[in-house]
Amino acid sequence: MRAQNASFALFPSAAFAAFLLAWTSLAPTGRAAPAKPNIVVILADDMGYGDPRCYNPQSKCPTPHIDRLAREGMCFVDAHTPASVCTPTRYGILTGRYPWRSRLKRGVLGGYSPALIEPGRVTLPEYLRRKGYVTYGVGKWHLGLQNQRTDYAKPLRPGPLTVGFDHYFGIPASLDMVPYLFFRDDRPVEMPTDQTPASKQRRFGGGGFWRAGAIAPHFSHEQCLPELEKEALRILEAQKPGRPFFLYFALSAPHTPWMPRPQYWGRSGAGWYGDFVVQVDDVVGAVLRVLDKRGLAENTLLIFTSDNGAHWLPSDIERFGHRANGLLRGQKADIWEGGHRVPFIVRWPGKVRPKSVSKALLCQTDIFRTVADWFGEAAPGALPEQAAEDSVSFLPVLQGRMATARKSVVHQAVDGTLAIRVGSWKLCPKLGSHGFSSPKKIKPKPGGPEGQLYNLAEDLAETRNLWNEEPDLRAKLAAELQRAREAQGTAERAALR
Ligand SMILES: [Ca+2]
Repeated sequence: MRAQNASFALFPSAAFAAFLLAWTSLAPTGRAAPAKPNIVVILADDMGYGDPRCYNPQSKCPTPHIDRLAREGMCFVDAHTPASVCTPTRYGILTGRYPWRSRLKRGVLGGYSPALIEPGRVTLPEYLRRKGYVTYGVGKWHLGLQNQRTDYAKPLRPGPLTVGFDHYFGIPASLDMVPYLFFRDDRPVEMPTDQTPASKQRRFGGGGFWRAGAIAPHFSHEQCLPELEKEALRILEAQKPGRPFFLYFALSAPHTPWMPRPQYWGRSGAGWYGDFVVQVDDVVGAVLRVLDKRGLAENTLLIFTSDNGAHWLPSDIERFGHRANGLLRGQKADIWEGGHRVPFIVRWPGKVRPKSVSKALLCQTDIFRTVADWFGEAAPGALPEQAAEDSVSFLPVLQGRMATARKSVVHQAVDGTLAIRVGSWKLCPKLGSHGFSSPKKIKPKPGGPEGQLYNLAEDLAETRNLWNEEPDLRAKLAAELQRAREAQGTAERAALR
């Protein structure tokens, strides 16, 4: 097992040992069974493309631990969330399917919404469980619980435990959405029997707050991230070599309410938000420390990413001189790049070259089939028909065998507006951000562009709309988007690549 962790490319001397080990552990089919790396996905909530220093050297938030990951792994600069907000992105990551194919066509769920993931669908944790993994979820769920309006007095099923998680500890939705409570597996830790007024504590810019409503008597918004951190570290501390595990660690931050612990106050140059980013970075550091201490780092595929862009207004940029979404246009919820292009770093010692940067086009739905690819099951037909329909393996990219695995990807704004990216071109059939940025919607003028067409290779900030200049390209991309919308199942998916 240990020898197989060594990279052929990076450590040629280990290759022969790995070969011998593979030879002696031939499966009955004649193929060596692939090693089962532990898999850890850290999903920040609303962290932008320009927050980590490794993505934006001018960032006002020191992020030494995320930067360490970039040094030790592969940094993707063209990776996208399947949607520009929380719920649909989480659906996409766990199912490998575009969220707009689900019943949720716009917006997000609340803390009392019914479960979104369809019964019987094979999710990433379910797939891994069948592979012999112990599957843990920690953090923000935000994918609905039960079949009707959630009744917290009853078991939270359907919920995490019915879609592949052996264990779950977390909060039902966003940290600004009622009810405020922790649940473990399928039960609240404490029922939300108290009421909290709405809070405007430490809110400015960003528009964050928490809503009035039900709260568990001992629930503290400020302690939420530390509690989630404690749980994730406890899980990692308890792991023993030999049984692979999957940890989906969905942080509640730096989403609002921006409530960094006092030791982080003033640590950034970007106010409460920036200080919260620093705390998130410290959580990443704590995970890395435990992986190191327990000797798990070598055999762990670790992904750090965010579920959408930062909620960061032009006035915030002006006030702090910090660009949470880098040079991208727009922010969380938008169809523009600031909404869905996010940090995405993969560390996998011996498998992924350190200090590497990839320009591969990637969607977070791709994690599922990349993992399946490692197990030799990425080809159409190898997975159940209702699994990972919109997932394309980027394993060849991780292994340095391919520059990009995807030719196209579909983006989604909070109002359900879709856009398509093909190569360097991006087309949105409508004008405006369709998210939080102004202008949200624009009525086309006679003779003016009806939608948006950008060449991101030359214009990453989406400043020059080429809708009228490139009618043929526009039509081609519009047809491609239509085809993606109509495509269902494996055959169509294969055609879309
Ligand atoms: Ca989010």
